[in-house]
Amino acid sequence: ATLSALLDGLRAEDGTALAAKPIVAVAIDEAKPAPVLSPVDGRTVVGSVSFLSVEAVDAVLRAGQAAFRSWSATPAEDRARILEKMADLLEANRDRLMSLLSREAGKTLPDGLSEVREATDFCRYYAAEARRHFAEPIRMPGPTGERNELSYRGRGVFVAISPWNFPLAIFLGQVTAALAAGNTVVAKPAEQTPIIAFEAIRLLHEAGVPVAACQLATGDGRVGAALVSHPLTAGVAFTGSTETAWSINRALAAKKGPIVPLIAETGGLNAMIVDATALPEQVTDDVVASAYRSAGQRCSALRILYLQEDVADRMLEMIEGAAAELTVGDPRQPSTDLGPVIDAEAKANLDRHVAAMKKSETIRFEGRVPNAGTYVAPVIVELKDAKTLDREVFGPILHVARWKAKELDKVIEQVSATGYGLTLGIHSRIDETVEAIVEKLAVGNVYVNRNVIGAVVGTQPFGGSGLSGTGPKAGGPNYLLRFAEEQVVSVNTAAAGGNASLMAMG
Ligand code: UN1
Repeated sequence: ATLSALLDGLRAEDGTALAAKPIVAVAIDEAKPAPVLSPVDGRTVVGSVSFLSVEAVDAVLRAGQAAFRSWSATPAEDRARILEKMADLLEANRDRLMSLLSREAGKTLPDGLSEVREATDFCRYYAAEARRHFAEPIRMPGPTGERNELSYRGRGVFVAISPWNFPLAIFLGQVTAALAAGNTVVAKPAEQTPIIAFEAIRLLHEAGVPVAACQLATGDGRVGAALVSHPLTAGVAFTGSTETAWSINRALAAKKGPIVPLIAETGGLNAMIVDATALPEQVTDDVVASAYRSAGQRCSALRILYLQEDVADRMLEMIEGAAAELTVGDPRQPSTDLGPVIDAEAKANLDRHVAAMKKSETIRFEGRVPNAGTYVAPVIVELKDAKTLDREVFGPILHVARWKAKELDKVIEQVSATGYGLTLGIHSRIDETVEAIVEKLAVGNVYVNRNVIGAVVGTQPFGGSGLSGTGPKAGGPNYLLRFAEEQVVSVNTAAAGGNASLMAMG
Protein backbone atom coordinates (compact mmCIF):
# COMPACT_ATOMS: atom_id res chain seq x y z
CA ALA A 1 0.00 0.00 0.00
CA THR A 2 1.19 3.47 -0.81
CA LEU A 3 0.34 7.11 -0.55
CA SER A 4 -2.07 6.67 -3.39
CA ALA A 5 -4.04 4.19 -1.29
CA LEU A 6 -4.61 6.92 1.26
CA LEU A 7 -5.51 9.41 -1.43
CA ASP A 8 -7.90 6.95 -3.01
CA GLY A 9 -9.57 6.82 0.36
CA LEU A 10 -10.61 10.42 0.13
CA ARG A 11 -13.60 10.60 -2.10
CA ALA A 12 -16.42 13.07 -2.41
CA GLU A 13 -20.09 12.16 -2.26
CA ASP A 14 -20.27 11.61 -6.00
CA GLY A 15 -17.29 9.24 -5.91
CA THR A 16 -14.74 11.60 -7.41
CA ALA A 17 -11.41 11.58 -5.69
CA LEU A 18 -10.91 14.67 -3.55
CA ALA A 19 -7.18 14.54 -3.70
CA ALA A 20 -5.63 16.67 -6.37
CA LYS A 21 -2.40 16.97 -4.42
CA PRO A 22 -0.91 14.82 -1.70
CA ILE A 23 -1.79 15.60 1.90
CA VAL A 24 1.03 13.70 3.53
CA ALA A 25 4.60 13.90 2.40
CA VAL A 26 5.37 10.23 2.82
CA ALA A 27 4.12 6.94 1.48
CA ILE A 28 2.32 4.99 4.17
CA ASP A 29 0.62 1.68 4.69
CA GLU A 30 -3.06 2.11 4.96
CA ALA A 31 -6.21 0.33 5.93
CA LYS A 32 -9.41 0.35 3.88
CA PRO A 33 -11.22 3.68 3.65
CA ALA A 34 -14.27 4.01 5.88
CA PRO A 35 -17.37 6.06 5.10
CA VAL A 36 -18.08 9.29 6.97
CA LEU A 37 -21.82 9.44 7.69
CA SER A 38 -23.72 12.71 7.78
CA PRO A 39 -25.38 13.60 11.09
CA VAL A 40 -28.19 15.19 9.05
CA ASP A 41 -29.82 11.78 8.61
CA GLY A 42 -27.26 9.36 10.03
CA ARG A 43 -27.09 7.54 6.68
CA THR A 44 -25.84 9.70 3.81
CA VAL A 45 -22.18 9.14 3.06
CA VAL A 46 -20.35 12.50 3.03
CA GLY A 47 -17.17 10.90 1.74
CA SER A 48 -14.79 8.20 2.78
CA VAL A 49 -11.51 8.43 4.56
CA SER A 50 -8.58 6.24 5.46
CA PHE A 51 -7.20 6.55 8.96
CA LEU A 52 -3.47 6.79 9.37
CA SER A 53 -2.00 3.74 11.05
CA VAL A 54 -0.13 4.26 14.32
CA GLU A 55 2.98 2.81 12.63
CA ALA A 56 2.90 5.56 10.00
CA VAL A 57 3.05 8.36 12.57
CA ASP A 58 6.83 8.19 12.78
CA ALA A 59 7.29 8.69 9.03
CA VAL A 60 4.86 11.60 8.97
CA LEU A 61 6.67 13.39 11.81
CA ARG A 62 10.05 12.77 10.19
CA ALA A 63 8.79 14.31 6.97
CA GLY A 64 7.53 17.30 8.97
CA GLN A 65 10.88 17.61 10.69
CA ALA A 66 12.73 17.46 7.36
CA ALA A 67 10.58 20.32 6.07
CA PHE A 68 11.16 22.45 9.17
CA ARG A 69 14.48 24.02 8.24
CA SER A 70 13.28 25.56 5.03
CA TRP A 71 9.83 26.59 6.31
CA SER A 72 11.24 28.23 9.43
CA ALA A 73 13.78 30.06 7.26
CA THR A 74 11.00 31.37 5.00
CA PRO A 75 10.70 35.10 5.78
CA ALA A 76 7.76 36.02 8.01
CA GLU A 77 6.51 38.28 5.21
CA ASP A 78 6.27 35.31 2.83
CA ARG A 79 4.53 33.16 5.41
CA ALA A 80 2.07 36.01 6.03
CA ARG A 81 1.35 36.36 2.30
CA ILE A 82 0.62 32.64 2.04
CA LEU A 83 -1.88 32.90 4.91
CA GLU A 84 -3.53 35.88 3.23
CA LYS A 85 -3.80 33.87 0.01
CA MET A 86 -5.43 31.15 2.12
CA ALA A 87 -7.97 33.68 3.41
CA ASP A 88 -8.82 34.60 -0.18
CA LEU A 89 -9.19 30.93 -1.11
CA LEU A 90 -11.53 30.33 1.83
CA GLU A 91 -13.69 33.21 0.67
CA ALA A 92 -13.68 31.98 -2.91
CA ASN A 93 -14.74 28.50 -1.71
CA ARG A 94 -17.23 29.76 0.87
CA ASP A 95 -20.39 28.13 -0.47
CA ARG A 96 -18.77 24.75 -0.97
CA LEU A 97 -17.29 24.85 2.52
CA MET A 98 -20.63 25.85 4.05
CA SER A 99 -22.30 22.95 2.29
CA LEU A 100 -19.66 20.57 3.59
CA LEU A 101 -20.00 22.01 7.11
CA SER A 102 -23.71 21.26 6.97
CA ARG A 103 -23.28 17.77 5.62
CA GLU A 104 -20.35 16.61 7.69
CA ALA A 105 -20.82 18.57 10.93
CA GLY A 106 -24.56 19.30 10.87
CA LYS A 107 -24.03 23.07 10.87
CA THR A 108 -26.90 25.41 10.06
CA LEU A 109 -26.24 27.88 7.24
CA PRO A 110 -25.66 30.86 9.58
CA ASP A 111 -23.30 28.74 11.70
CA GLY A 112 -21.46 27.56 8.58
CA LEU A 113 -21.15 31.13 7.33
CA SER A 114 -19.77 32.39 10.64
CA GLU A 115 -17.37 29.52 10.72
CA VAL A 116 -15.93 30.24 7.26
CA ARG A 117 -15.62 33.90 8.30
CA GLU A 118 -13.87 32.98 11.54
CA ALA A 119 -11.41 30.74 9.67
CA THR A 120 -10.73 33.60 7.25
CA ASP A 121 -10.23 36.02 10.14
CA PHE A 122 -7.72 33.67 11.78
CA CYS A 123 -5.65 33.55 8.57
CA ARG A 124 -5.57 37.33 8.17
CA TYR A 125 -5.02 38.03 11.86
CA TYR A 126 -2.15 35.57 12.25
CA ALA A 127 -0.61 36.87 9.03
CA ALA A 128 -0.58 40.36 10.58
CA GLU A 129 0.73 38.93 13.85
CA ALA A 130 3.52 37.09 12.03
CA ARG A 131 4.66 40.40 10.52
CA ARG A 132 4.45 42.12 13.92
CA HIS A 133 6.38 39.52 15.90
CA PHE A 134 8.65 37.70 13.52
CA ALA A 135 9.75 40.06 10.76
CA GLU A 136 12.44 41.92 12.72
CA PRO A 137 14.28 41.12 15.93
CA ILE A 138 13.37 43.26 18.93
CA ARG A 139 16.11 45.63 20.05
CA MET A 140 16.46 45.34 23.84
CA PRO A 141 17.61 48.26 25.98
CA GLY A 142 21.16 48.01 27.27
CA PRO A 143 24.53 49.64 27.67
CA THR A 144 26.44 51.20 24.78
CA GLY A 145 29.10 48.91 23.42
CA GLU A 146 26.69 46.00 23.18
CA ARG A 147 23.73 45.10 20.96
CA ASN A 148 21.01 42.86 22.42
CA GLU A 149 18.31 41.46 20.19
CA LEU A 150 15.40 39.19 20.99
CA SER A 151 13.90 37.17 18.20
CA TYR A 152 11.39 34.38 17.78
CA ARG A 153 11.68 31.24 15.75
CA GLY A 154 9.62 28.11 15.14
CA ARG A 155 10.04 25.16 17.52
CA GLY A 156 9.88 22.30 15.02
CA VAL A 157 6.95 20.02 14.13
CA PHE A 158 3.81 21.09 15.97
CA VAL A 159 0.97 18.62 16.49
CA ALA A 160 -2.49 20.22 16.23
CA ILE A 161 -5.43 18.23 17.57
CA SER A 162 -8.83 19.77 16.94
CA PRO A 163 -12.51 19.10 17.70
CA TRP A 164 -15.51 18.40 15.48
CA ASN A 165 -17.55 21.37 16.70
CA PHE A 166 -15.49 23.91 14.73
CA PRO A 167 -13.93 21.58 12.16
CA LEU A 168 -12.82 24.46 9.94
CA ALA A 169 -12.25 27.49 12.21
CA ILE A 170 -10.53 25.85 15.18
CA PHE A 171 -8.72 23.40 12.91
CA LEU A 172 -7.30 26.23 10.81
CA GLY A 173 -6.80 28.53 13.80
CA GLN A 174 -4.34 26.08 15.32
CA VAL A 175 -2.66 25.16 12.05
CA THR A 176 -2.19 28.71 10.78
CA ALA A 177 -0.86 29.91 14.15
CA ALA A 178 1.75 27.16 14.16
CA LEU A 179 2.71 27.85 10.54
CA ALA A 180 2.83 31.62 11.04
CA ALA A 181 5.27 31.14 13.91
CA GLY A 182 7.59 29.12 11.66
CA ASN A 183 6.68 25.57 12.67
CA THR A 184 5.73 22.75 10.41
CA VAL A 185 2.49 21.02 11.36
CA VAL A 186 0.89 17.62 11.59
CA ALA A 187 -2.84 18.22 12.03
CA LYS A 188 -5.14 15.58 13.47
CA PRO A 189 -8.78 16.48 12.90
CA ALA A 190 -11.63 14.95 14.89
CA GLU A 191 -12.65 11.48 13.69
CA GLN A 192 -16.11 12.82 12.88
CA THR A 193 -14.92 15.61 10.55
CA PRO A 194 -11.94 14.51 8.44
CA ILE A 195 -13.31 15.60 5.06
CA ILE A 196 -13.62 19.30 5.88
CA ALA A 197 -10.11 19.10 7.36
CA PHE A 198 -8.88 17.54 4.16
CA GLU A 199 -10.40 20.38 2.15
CA ALA A 200 -8.75 22.94 4.42
CA ILE A 201 -5.30 21.34 4.07
CA ARG A 202 -5.71 21.07 0.32
CA LEU A 203 -6.43 24.82 0.14
CA LEU A 204 -3.40 25.57 2.35
CA HIS A 205 -1.21 23.66 -0.08
CA GLU A 206 -2.80 25.56 -2.96
CA ALA A 207 -2.04 28.81 -1.12
CA GLY A 208 1.64 27.89 -1.08
CA VAL A 209 2.37 25.92 2.09
CA PRO A 210 4.74 23.07 1.11
CA VAL A 211 3.08 19.65 1.44
CA ALA A 212 5.52 18.39 4.06
CA ALA A 213 5.16 21.59 6.09
CA CYS A 214 1.51 20.87 6.75
CA GLN A 215 0.34 17.27 6.80
CA LEU A 216 -3.00 15.76 7.72
CA ALA A 217 -3.10 12.78 10.08
CA THR A 218 -6.61 11.38 10.13
CA GLY A 219 -7.42 8.94 12.87
CA ASP A 220 -8.80 8.29 16.31
CA GLY A 221 -7.30 8.76 19.76
CA ARG A 222 -4.58 6.19 19.09
CA VAL A 223 -3.14 8.30 16.29
CA GLY A 224 -3.40 11.37 18.53
CA ALA A 225 -1.57 9.57 21.35
CA ALA A 226 1.19 8.37 19.03
CA LEU A 227 1.69 11.89 17.67
CA VAL A 228 1.84 13.47 21.12
CA SER A 229 4.29 10.91 22.53
CA HIS A 230 6.71 11.03 19.62
CA PRO A 231 10.16 12.45 20.41
CA LEU A 232 10.08 14.75 17.36
CA THR A 233 6.90 16.52 18.45
CA ALA A 234 7.96 20.05 19.40
CA GLY A 235 4.64 21.25 20.78
CA VAL A 236 0.97 20.39 20.96
CA ALA A 237 -2.04 22.61 20.31
CA PHE A 238 -5.19 20.95 21.53
CA THR A 239 -8.86 21.88 21.69
CA GLY A 240 -11.27 19.36 23.17
CA SER A 241 -12.20 17.84 26.48
CA THR A 242 -10.48 18.52 29.79
CA GLU A 243 -9.96 14.74 30.22
CA THR A 244 -8.06 14.50 26.94
CA ALA A 245 -5.92 17.50 27.93
CA TRP A 246 -4.98 15.67 31.13
CA SER A 247 -3.95 12.61 29.19
CA ILE A 248 -1.91 14.71 26.74
CA ASN A 249 -0.16 16.26 29.73
CA ARG A 250 0.65 12.81 31.09
CA ALA A 251 1.99 11.68 27.71
CA LEU A 252 4.16 14.80 27.39
CA ALA A 253 5.49 14.28 30.91
CA ALA A 254 6.54 10.74 30.04
CA LYS A 255 8.06 11.68 26.68
CA LYS A 256 11.84 11.59 26.39
CA GLY A 257 13.55 14.42 24.60
CA PRO A 258 12.91 18.14 24.45
CA ILE A 259 10.39 19.56 26.93
CA VAL A 260 7.56 20.92 24.89
CA PRO A 261 4.54 23.15 25.47
CA LEU A 262 0.88 22.20 25.46
CA ILE A 263 -1.57 24.90 24.42
CA ALA A 264 -4.95 23.57 25.52
CA GLU A 265 -8.43 24.99 25.12
CA THR A 266 -10.89 22.72 26.88
CA GLY A 267 -14.38 22.63 28.34
CA GLY A 268 -16.53 25.00 30.32
CA LEU A 269 -19.43 24.95 32.71
CA ASN A 270 -20.44 28.43 31.68
CA ALA A 271 -22.79 30.52 33.78
CA MET A 272 -24.83 33.65 33.20
CA ILE A 273 -25.77 35.70 36.24
CA VAL A 274 -28.90 37.80 35.83
CA ASP A 275 -30.05 40.30 38.46
CA ALA A 276 -33.32 42.17 38.86
CA THR A 277 -32.07 45.19 36.92
CA ALA A 278 -31.51 43.21 33.70
CA LEU A 279 -33.65 43.95 30.63
CA PRO A 280 -35.97 40.94 30.11
CA GLU A 281 -36.12 41.05 26.30
CA GLN A 282 -32.37 41.32 26.03
CA VAL A 283 -31.83 38.49 28.50
CA THR A 284 -34.24 36.31 26.54
CA ASP A 285 -32.46 36.87 23.22
CA ASP A 286 -29.03 36.37 24.73
CA VAL A 287 -29.96 33.23 26.68
CA VAL A 288 -31.53 31.59 23.64
CA ALA A 289 -28.53 32.39 21.42
CA SER A 290 -26.02 31.34 24.07
CA ALA A 291 -27.68 28.07 24.98
CA TYR A 292 -29.06 26.89 21.65
CA ARG A 293 -27.00 28.30 18.78
CA SER A 294 -24.99 25.42 17.21
CA ALA A 295 -27.34 23.12 19.17
CA GLY A 296 -25.36 24.04 22.27
CA GLN A 297 -22.24 22.39 20.87
CA ARG A 298 -19.81 25.20 21.61
CA CYS A 299 -17.43 25.20 24.51
CA SER A 300 -18.48 28.81 25.01
CA ALA A 301 -22.20 27.93 25.29
CA LEU A 302 -24.33 28.82 28.28
CA ARG A 303 -24.94 25.83 30.57
CA ILE A 304 -26.34 27.33 33.74
CA LEU A 305 -28.45 30.44 34.09
CA TYR A 306 -28.67 32.07 37.52
CA LEU A 307 -31.86 34.15 37.73
CA GLN A 308 -32.49 36.48 40.63
CA GLU A 309 -35.67 35.32 42.39
CA ASP A 310 -37.67 38.56 41.95
CA VAL A 311 -37.56 38.33 38.15
CA ALA A 312 -37.12 34.59 37.66
CA ASP A 313 -40.73 33.63 36.88
CA ARG A 314 -41.20 36.41 34.37
CA MET A 315 -37.87 35.77 32.64
CA LEU A 316 -38.38 32.02 32.54
CA GLU A 317 -41.76 32.49 30.93
CA MET A 318 -40.23 34.65 28.21
CA ILE A 319 -37.30 32.29 27.64
CA GLU A 320 -39.63 29.30 27.41
CA GLY A 321 -41.74 31.22 24.90
CA ALA A 322 -38.68 31.97 22.77
CA ALA A 323 -37.39 28.39 23.01
CA ALA A 324 -40.77 27.15 21.79
CA GLU A 325 -40.24 29.14 18.59
CA LEU A 326 -37.03 27.29 17.71
CA THR A 327 -37.07 24.89 14.78
CA VAL A 328 -34.97 21.75 14.99
CA GLY A 329 -34.24 19.98 11.74
CA ASP A 330 -32.24 19.69 8.55
CA PRO A 331 -29.45 22.26 8.93
CA ARG A 332 -29.52 23.06 5.21
CA GLN A 333 -33.03 24.55 5.49
CA PRO A 334 -32.87 28.32 6.03
CA SER A 335 -35.69 28.08 8.61
CA THR A 336 -33.71 25.72 10.86
CA ASP A 337 -32.35 27.05 14.17
CA LEU A 338 -30.84 23.85 15.57
CA GLY A 339 -29.29 21.14 13.44
CA PRO A 340 -28.42 17.65 14.70
CA VAL A 341 -25.87 16.87 17.36
CA ILE A 342 -22.71 15.35 15.96
CA ASP A 343 -23.41 11.62 16.27
CA ALA A 344 -25.45 8.86 17.89
CA GLU A 345 -23.14 8.64 20.89
CA ALA A 346 -23.54 12.38 21.59
CA LYS A 347 -27.32 12.02 21.32
CA ALA A 348 -27.37 9.02 23.65
CA ASN A 349 -25.35 10.93 26.28
CA LEU A 350 -27.66 13.93 26.10
CA ASP A 351 -30.80 11.77 26.21
CA ARG A 352 -29.43 10.01 29.30
CA HIS A 353 -28.74 13.33 30.98
CA VAL A 354 -32.24 14.63 30.29
CA ALA A 355 -33.76 11.35 31.56
CA ALA A 356 -31.76 11.68 34.79
CA MET A 357 -32.86 15.31 35.18
CA LYS A 358 -36.50 14.28 34.72
CA LYS A 359 -36.22 12.05 37.80
CA SER A 360 -34.94 14.65 40.24
CA GLU A 361 -35.44 18.13 38.75
CA THR A 362 -38.18 20.14 37.02
CA ILE A 363 -38.26 20.13 33.23
CA ARG A 364 -39.66 23.55 32.35
CA PHE A 365 -39.59 23.04 28.61
CA GLU A 366 -38.81 20.40 26.02
CA GLY A 367 -39.05 21.03 22.28
CA ARG A 368 -39.88 18.66 19.44
CA VAL A 369 -37.43 16.90 17.10
CA PRO A 370 -37.51 14.96 13.82
CA ASN A 371 -37.66 11.19 14.22
CA ALA A 372 -34.67 10.22 12.10
CA GLY A 373 -31.08 11.33 12.67
CA THR A 374 -29.33 12.53 15.80
CA TYR A 375 -31.55 15.44 16.78
CA VAL A 376 -31.90 16.57 20.38
CA ALA A 377 -34.72 18.86 21.50
CA PRO A 378 -33.93 22.13 23.25
CA VAL A 379 -34.62 21.63 26.96
CA ILE A 380 -34.87 23.91 29.99
CA VAL A 381 -34.25 22.22 33.34
CA GLU A 382 -34.81 24.02 36.60
CA LEU A 383 -32.40 22.78 39.25
CA LYS A 384 -33.22 22.65 42.95
CA ASP A 385 -29.55 23.18 43.64
CA ALA A 386 -27.06 24.54 41.11
CA LYS A 387 -24.43 22.10 42.39
CA THR A 388 -26.34 19.26 40.73
CA LEU A 389 -24.71 20.27 37.45
CA ASP A 390 -21.10 19.32 38.00
CA ARG A 391 -19.90 18.58 34.45
CA GLU A 392 -20.13 20.02 30.98
CA VAL A 393 -23.22 18.80 29.13
CA PHE A 394 -22.42 19.45 25.47
CA GLY A 395 -25.77 20.10 23.80
CA PRO A 396 -28.97 22.17 23.78
CA ILE A 397 -29.81 21.71 27.48
CA LEU A 398 -30.18 24.89 29.53
CA HIS A 399 -30.07 24.58 33.32
CA VAL A 400 -31.57 27.27 35.51
CA ALA A 401 -31.08 28.07 39.19
CA ARG A 402 -32.57 30.87 41.29
CA TRP A 403 -30.77 33.16 43.69
CA LYS A 404 -31.93 35.63 46.30
CA ALA A 405 -30.88 39.28 46.21
CA LYS A 406 -28.54 38.97 49.20
CA GLU A 407 -26.88 35.82 47.92
CA LEU A 408 -24.72 37.05 45.08
CA ASP A 409 -21.60 35.89 46.90
CA LYS A 410 -22.99 32.39 47.09
CA VAL A 411 -23.59 32.37 43.33
CA ILE A 412 -20.06 33.60 42.70
CA GLU A 413 -18.74 30.89 45.01
CA GLN A 414 -20.71 28.19 43.17
CA VAL A 415 -19.46 29.34 39.77
CA SER A 416 -15.91 29.46 41.06
CA ALA A 417 -16.20 26.02 42.70
CA THR A 418 -16.79 24.33 39.32
CA GLY A 419 -13.09 24.86 38.59
CA TYR A 420 -13.85 25.84 35.01
CA GLY A 421 -13.20 29.35 33.74
CA LEU A 422 -14.17 29.77 30.10
CA THR A 423 -17.11 32.12 29.51
CA LEU A 424 -19.35 34.03 31.90
CA GLY A 425 -22.37 36.20 31.21
CA ILE A 426 -23.56 39.03 33.44
CA HIS A 427 -26.83 40.85 32.92
CA SER A 428 -27.07 43.81 35.28
CA ARG A 429 -27.34 47.58 35.06
CA ILE A 430 -25.42 48.08 38.29
CA ASP A 431 -21.73 48.73 37.68
CA GLU A 432 -20.71 47.66 41.19
CA THR A 433 -22.39 44.29 40.75
CA VAL A 434 -20.63 43.72 37.43
CA GLU A 435 -17.28 44.77 38.88
CA ALA A 436 -17.66 42.57 41.95
CA ILE A 437 -18.39 39.50 39.83
CA VAL A 438 -15.59 40.18 37.35
CA GLU A 439 -13.11 40.74 40.14
CA LYS A 440 -13.94 37.52 41.96
CA LEU A 441 -14.15 35.12 39.03
CA ALA A 442 -11.06 34.14 37.03
CA VAL A 443 -13.01 33.41 33.87
CA GLY A 444 -11.36 33.84 30.48
CA ASN A 445 -14.14 35.62 28.60
CA VAL A 446 -16.73 37.71 30.43
CA TYR A 447 -19.67 39.10 28.48
CA VAL A 448 -21.76 41.87 30.02
CA ASN A 449 -25.34 42.52 28.88
CA ARG A 450 -24.92 40.40 25.76
CA ASN A 451 -24.67 36.75 24.70
CA VAL A 452 -21.63 34.62 25.54
CA ILE A 453 -20.75 33.06 22.19
CA GLY A 454 -19.12 34.00 18.92
CA ALA A 455 -15.85 35.57 20.10
CA VAL A 456 -14.46 37.72 17.26
CA VAL A 457 -10.85 37.06 16.22
CA GLY A 458 -8.60 39.99 17.11
CA THR A 459 -11.35 41.71 19.11
CA GLN A 460 -12.27 39.13 21.75
CA PRO A 461 -9.26 36.83 22.18
CA PHE A 462 -10.76 33.56 23.35
CA GLY A 463 -9.78 30.97 25.95
CA GLY A 464 -10.09 30.02 29.58
CA SER A 465 -8.27 29.14 32.73
CA GLY A 466 -8.35 26.34 35.30
CA LEU A 467 -10.15 23.26 33.93
CA SER A 468 -10.87 25.27 30.76
CA GLY A 469 -7.33 25.47 29.45
CA THR A 470 -3.82 26.87 29.52
CA GLY A 471 -4.12 30.02 27.44
CA PRO A 472 -2.85 32.07 25.72
CA LYS A 473 -6.03 33.14 24.02
CA ALA A 474 -6.69 32.19 20.42
CA GLY A 475 -7.15 35.18 18.14
CA GLY A 476 -5.27 37.37 20.62
CA PRO A 477 -1.95 39.25 20.70
CA ASN A 478 -0.06 36.61 22.72
CA TYR A 479 -1.14 33.46 20.93
CA LEU A 480 1.58 33.12 18.30
CA LEU A 481 4.36 33.66 20.81
CA ARG A 482 3.55 30.43 22.60
CA PHE A 483 4.18 28.56 19.34
CA ALA A 484 7.64 30.08 19.06
CA GLU A 485 10.98 29.80 20.75
CA GLU A 486 12.83 32.90 21.93
CA GLN A 487 16.45 33.62 21.19
CA VAL A 488 18.57 36.48 22.47
CA VAL A 489 21.76 37.45 20.69
CA SER A 490 24.14 39.73 22.58
CA VAL A 491 26.94 41.22 20.50
CA ASN A 492 29.91 43.11 21.85
CA THR A 493 30.17 46.16 19.60
CA ALA A 494 32.93 47.96 21.53
CA ALA A 495 36.05 48.72 19.49
CA ALA A 496 38.25 46.23 21.34
CA GLY A 497 38.22 44.30 24.60
CA GLY A 498 35.84 44.91 27.48
CA ASN A 499 32.32 43.73 27.98
CA ALA A 500 29.70 46.41 28.30
CA SER A 501 27.32 44.33 30.43
CA LEU A 502 30.04 43.45 32.92
CA MET A 503 31.19 47.04 33.05
CA ALA A 504 27.60 48.19 33.57
CA MET A 505 27.32 45.71 36.42
CA GLY A 506 30.40 47.36 37.87
C1 UN1 B 1 -15.35 26.04 21.10
O1 UN1 B 1 -16.57 25.93 21.07
O2 UN1 B 1 -14.62 25.04 21.15
O3 UN1 B 1 -16.83 32.10 20.98
C2 UN1 B 1 -14.68 27.34 21.10
C3 UN1 B 1 -17.30 31.12 20.39
C4 UN1 B 1 -16.40 30.28 19.59
C5 UN1 B 1 -15.89 29.32 20.59
C6 UN1 B 1 -15.18 28.23 20.04
N1 UN1 B 1 -15.37 31.04 18.94
O4 UN1 B 1 -18.45 30.75 20.51
